[in-house]
This record gives sequence, C-alpha cells and structure tokens, in this order.
Amino acid sequence: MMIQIRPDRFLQDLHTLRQFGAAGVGKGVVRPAYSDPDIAAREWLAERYADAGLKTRFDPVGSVWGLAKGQSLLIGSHSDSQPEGGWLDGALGVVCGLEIARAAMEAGGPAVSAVSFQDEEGRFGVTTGSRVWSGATDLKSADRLTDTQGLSFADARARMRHLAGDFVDYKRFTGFLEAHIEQGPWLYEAGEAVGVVTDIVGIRDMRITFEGEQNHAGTTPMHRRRDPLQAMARFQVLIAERFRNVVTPQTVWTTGHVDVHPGAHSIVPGRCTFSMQWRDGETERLKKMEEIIRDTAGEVAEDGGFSVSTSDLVGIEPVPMDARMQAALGDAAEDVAPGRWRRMQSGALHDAASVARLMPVAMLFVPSINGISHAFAEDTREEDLVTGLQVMAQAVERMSVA
Ligand code: HGY
Ligand code: MN
Ligand code: MN
Ligand code: MN
Repeated sequence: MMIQIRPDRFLQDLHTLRQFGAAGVGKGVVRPAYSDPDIAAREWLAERYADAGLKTRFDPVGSVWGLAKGQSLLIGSHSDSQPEGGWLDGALGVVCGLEIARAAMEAGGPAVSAVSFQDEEGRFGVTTGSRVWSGATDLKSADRLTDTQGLSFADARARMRHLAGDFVDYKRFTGFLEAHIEQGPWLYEAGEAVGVVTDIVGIRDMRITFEGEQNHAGTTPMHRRRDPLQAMARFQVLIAERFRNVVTPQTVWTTGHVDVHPGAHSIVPGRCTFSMQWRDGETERLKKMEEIIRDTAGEVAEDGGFSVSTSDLVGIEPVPMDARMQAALGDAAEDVAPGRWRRMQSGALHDAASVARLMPVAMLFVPSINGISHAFAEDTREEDLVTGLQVMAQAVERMSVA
C-alpha cells in the first residue's frame, strides 16, 4: 500500500469537526450552511488542507477546496448539516478526503484533491453548492433561492469572507469519490461493513402555497371557512391515494416543513406554505408523481375556493455510478472486509449526483447505527469508520495503477 493513511489522525479530525456547532445532545451538530459554525468549520478545513500542502481556496458559493498540483482525483462531500444534524452526514466524506489527500501527499502520490461542498443539505434548495459548481444551475438563479426564513442565497454567501471570483476548473480532476454514511438500516442490520453505491435516486423538491381566508377561530362557522391548512390536509390524503398505483416500495415523498400564517391559536390561518419532496430511481415515475401533485393541488384549490401557487421545482435525475470506480471500490471492499459488503442504491441525495455531470463518480457507504440520520442520534461504530477509510484509500491506489 503506497498511501499510509493514519486512522488516529482521521478520527481526531472527525471529532474536531464535530465541535463546530456541537448541539450538546449526543454527538449531534447544528451547522447549517453559512451559519457561524459552518463558516468556522470551513476555515478550519482550509487550514488543514494548507497544512497538508494543498492549494486552498473558497469558491464563489463558499465550497472549500484543497487542490493538488496538475491532474488529480477529487475526494470529498459536504460539511454543512441539517438544522438538527448528525456528526457524520457529509463530515465523514470530507475528512476521508482530507486524510487520503494528506497521506497521498506524504507518499509522493497519487495526486488527490479534497473538497467540502457548500449547502448540500439544501437550506436553499438541494445540494446547491455542487449544483452551481457543476452547472446544474447558474449562480444568478441560485442567488434568488431563499431559506424557510426568507434569507436569500446571495445574502447568505455574502457572510463568507475571501470567496474567489471564479470556480475551480473541473477539468483538473480525473473523477470524484465520496464516502458517506448509509443513513438507512440495511448494512447495519445485515452486520455488513461497506456499501458500494450503484446509483443515486432522483429527487424533486418544491413549495406549495394554499391561500384561504384569515378569520376569527371562535366566531367563524366551520362551513364558512376557507382554511388552507385543511386544504393541505386534504391534498396529502388525496395524493397518497393517487400514488398507490404509481409508486414502488422504494418511492418516498415528504412534507418536512409547514408554515401556517399567521400561526396563532385563535386565528383561522389565511395561508399555508409547505415543502413537497419526492424521490425515486425512475425519471418517468418522478414525472408522473409531479403530474398528480399539480393536478391534485389545483383540484383541492378549486373545490374549496382557495388560490394555490407553487415555487420553482428543483429536480435532479437518477444518477448511475461509474462502473470502473465501482469495481475498484468493490475489489478493495472484498480485500478489507471480505464478504461483508454489498452493492446498493442510494435513497439519499449526495454531491456525487451533481459532480456526475462533469466526470466519473462513485460512492462508498458505511453503516448507520439503527439506520438513523438527519437526527442528533446519528452514529457509526468507530471500526466501521476506519474500514470505510481503508477501503477508500485502497480503491484510490487501485485506480491510480489501473
Ligand atoms: O436529503 C438528502 O438526501 C441529503 O442527505 N441531503
Ligand atoms: Mn449528506
Ligand atoms: Mn444529509
Ligand atoms: Mn379578539
């Protein structure tokens, strides 16, 4: 093995990264994109990249890069978290990239660069930092995106200092590898150590608003109300029924955020805005679900005398992982954890889905204890973290000599 990775240093950096935005509940973190802890964590990463001899830079959206000279393999993920996040979601892949880039530099090769993309967790959309970098969306459109409090992406990224005026040229990279926690139950329940990702499901994400009539909660008879929260409830029941003969057991859809205005006990709300997100491995099915969603929203509005509007739809198509890179990960997994690995689809979205627009990409999963993620309780056994790092490092070597 040319690259001598140092698991002790890797684990130490993982735990240091966890301190930025530590929630004080378990190992949880609160490190949303562009928050003070997120910016501080990125500045810490920039120092680590520089210490490793990599050229450091922040791109125009605040993704932080550690660049090797000339052509290199890119390894990374994201270091921003969900509003209530786990300590490993994204962080694992970022610190894997740091450790392998550092060890490769110490070994005199192969050339490995590292990155932590910004706003993968979609405070402003979904995987915004890598989508802008990969050209899936342009900076001007991204700048118009807002978070649930109305803060624009433009104002958020203006909080970061020393952002470069231009993006890193993707042509300097030969491919992208991302290690990530599985965020589901399958590896952990099977007692397996590694997942080699075959493809990432597609996603659609938008906001829907029903407007009715704000009124007094005590004096307005039920039959005379136009309560948009009731409209949303009816919409949810109807789409669940209408999805029945369209979806598979792998299809998911979620309303994770509801904003009821003005949000007082004694006021029949006038407006209800809610997130609508759906995911599946097939583009056709995603399209069919979008049709049902739009038709049902229109029908509920018409039947109940509401107005209905939708935000721009953000969509990412299902993405296959590169076969050659998958094979290198599989061979390394068989070497490091014989018989304790599998190929599997990713139900979670990742930066690799954006980067796949530009170059070959592949992903490796390590188990999530009890399959928990996007929650403070997210965790992975230390030996599984180290196994993931070892498989990644070995796969890098296999690809560099192939
Ligand atoms: O939601 C996702 O799939 C990712 O974890 N942001
Ligand atoms: Mn993630
Ligand atoms: Mn996540
Ligand atoms: Mn009153």
